[in-house]
Amino acid sequence: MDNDHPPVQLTVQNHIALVVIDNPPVNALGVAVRRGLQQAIEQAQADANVHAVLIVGKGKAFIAGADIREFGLPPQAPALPDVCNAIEACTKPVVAAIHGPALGGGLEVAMSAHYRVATASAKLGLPEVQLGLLPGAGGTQRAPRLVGAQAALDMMLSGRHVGAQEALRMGLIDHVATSDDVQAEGMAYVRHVLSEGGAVRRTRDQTEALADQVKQQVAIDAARADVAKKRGLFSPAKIVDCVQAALDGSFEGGLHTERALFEQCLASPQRAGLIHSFFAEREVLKAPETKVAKPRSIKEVGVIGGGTMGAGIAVAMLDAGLQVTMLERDETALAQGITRVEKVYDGLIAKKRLTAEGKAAIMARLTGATDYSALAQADLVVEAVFEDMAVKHAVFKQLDAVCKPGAVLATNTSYLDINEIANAIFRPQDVIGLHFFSPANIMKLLEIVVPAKVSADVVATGFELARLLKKVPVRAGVCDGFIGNRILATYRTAADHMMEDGASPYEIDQMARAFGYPMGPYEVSDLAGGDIGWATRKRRAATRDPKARYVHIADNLCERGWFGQKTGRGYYLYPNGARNGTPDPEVLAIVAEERAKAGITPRSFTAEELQRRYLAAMINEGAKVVEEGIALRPLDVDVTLVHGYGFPRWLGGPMKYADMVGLPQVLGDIHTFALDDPLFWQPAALLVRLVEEGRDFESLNKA
Ligand code: 3H9
Repeated sequence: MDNDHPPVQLTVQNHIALVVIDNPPVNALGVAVRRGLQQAIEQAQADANVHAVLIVGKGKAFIAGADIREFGLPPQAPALPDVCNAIEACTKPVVAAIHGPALGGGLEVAMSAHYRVATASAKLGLPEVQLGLLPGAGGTQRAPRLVGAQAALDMMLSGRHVGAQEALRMGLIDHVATSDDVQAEGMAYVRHVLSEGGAVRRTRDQTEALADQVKQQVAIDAARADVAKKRGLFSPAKIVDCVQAALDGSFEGGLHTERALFEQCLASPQRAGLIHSFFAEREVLKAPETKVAKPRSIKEVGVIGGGTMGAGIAVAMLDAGLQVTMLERDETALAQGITRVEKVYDGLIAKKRLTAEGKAAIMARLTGATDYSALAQADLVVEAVFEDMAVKHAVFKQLDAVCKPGAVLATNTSYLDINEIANAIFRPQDVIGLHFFSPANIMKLLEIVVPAKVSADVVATGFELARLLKKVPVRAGVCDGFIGNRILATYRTAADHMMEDGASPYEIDQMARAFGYPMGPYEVSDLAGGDIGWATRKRRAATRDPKARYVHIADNLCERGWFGQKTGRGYYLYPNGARNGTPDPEVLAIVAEERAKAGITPRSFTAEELQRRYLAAMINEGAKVVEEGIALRPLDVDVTLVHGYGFPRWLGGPMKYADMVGLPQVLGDIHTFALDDPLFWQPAALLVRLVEEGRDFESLNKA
């Protein structure tokens, strides 16, 4: 921090000490800011000329919270709780004037002030739970004293941002400013406080919001029951414990409990995983092409195909406010595609999340067509037609003929060679892969697949589209399955091997759920439809290594028409359209039959061994994907698996998880498994090299 721009600046104007936090980009509370704030309060306290203090943030935020990059490093004084206590202890009135984000430690600073004013842009929240933490600078004690247990728990367990008006209604702030000039508004409010007598009103002494003890206890019990139902995260139960302490004991006692539980959260692997995810989700946005090229403008888009995927993509585009033309081969198919789109909005109306007028306004932006000429003005076209190279070639030939120069031509293929698609037309520089995940209007991941000849501004346009669609984009290279499906194919194969060797599909699913996945691989297969994987296997049959082990169980089920939920049975039974399947003894009999055919004597697996094999397969393939440059860095693999495949976000992704377990252990497992099947368990050269050099995947993220 240079001395010309100290991160905290103090000036005295008309007896008011103006404390400005100036630590771009978001005024995070790094050690220099904490020091500066503490000194500013000390100076204001000591200066007889100062009658009151105003704290504001410079730039786009009040304060976005503790500096997340400092977590896990040795702590440096002053600690934030001490800074907050010093602000609150000031004997002159302290006002916080808030604009933009006041999050986590930022809101804790504001709650330590004696009064709070916010402009319309303010976003107040305690999002620590999303980082595996709890508010650790007095927030768990001050928030309930300001807004009561229920509202405080809601904020801390959801991490949601509250706007100025809602914050006023809750009692979190005292006044909503009428203009955006936060400093002037803050000054005016300080003068108002002084004119009213300048009382010092400390949050720690507030009793009103917690006065009805019975009501508070009901809220705490309800939150505890709710938290118990949701598996996985560590910090929510600790947040509830802190609020209980706020109700039961003294403020000091509550702070003590908060500190002890905060330390536990800080030491948990979930904190490391979630903070990795936080930064990784921001790093993926910075693909090389976005640094050198500006995106092309996108207002009108075309979607070819009105099937499940095409309709989902159309909804995602409509939700982003774009003008959409859906193209189908004939009127019947088009009507079905439009109906699929309408069904999504009708579902929202049924849930009272949309009105009929709202739907009509959205549908007015959707046009149907059966003639390619309707796409002549589209800025971007995404095709989601049948996965067949000849069909794709035909579509792109048409697009080449009708689309305006500069239109981005995208394919939603999940595995076909996009270079081959691009090279067959006259403008390969405009062709890109935009791989959506089903349901495309819900799933956050968007793989942006970059073929050899695409121009940088088209890639940048892909990232811009992701921003408009509120998706998480990951840059991927061209290969069979790109990043996500390629890795999925490998760990799914590992699961199939374990199934044939003796584990039941139900044990494997149970292992995946215990690890933190919302569903196991066989439940996913039943949900997606077994026929999809079957088609892929048939396509690959000709090129499959004849020496590679092949498990026939899935094919056997598909040959019987057992595709999963949609056919009433797959790996599980779904009687009468049930959504949750029950284990099927007949499937187990088929598995036993296939084992016998393959000459395998079944053996048992512990849950730990199932997990180690499943994860090792995923990590090893992830390392190959990085090594080949299909993913830019390990963190791109992590974001893909978290946002497209259900890998628990709190473990950071498979590569982060591997770092936490230790790469030597992962490689050791792979060597052990390779004793039985050396062809499948070939260790990635990158993994071997990292272990030899004593490095981890994170070292490649930083490079
Ligand atoms: C906490 O406060 C604990 C305390 O209770 C207890 C302590 C004892 N630190 O998201 P953006 C960076 S936990 C460091 O792209 P936006 C971010 O990485 C904290 N860096 O912008 C990015 O860097 P880069 C509780 C941070 O406008 C740049 O700022 N607080 C932090 O879309 C711009 O960020 C939170 O969890 C940080 N705290 O959104 C809030 N925050 O340019 C986390 C951001 O190098 N932050 N950066 O990629 C956010 O939710 C969003 O960043 C925010 C701005 C809404 C503020």
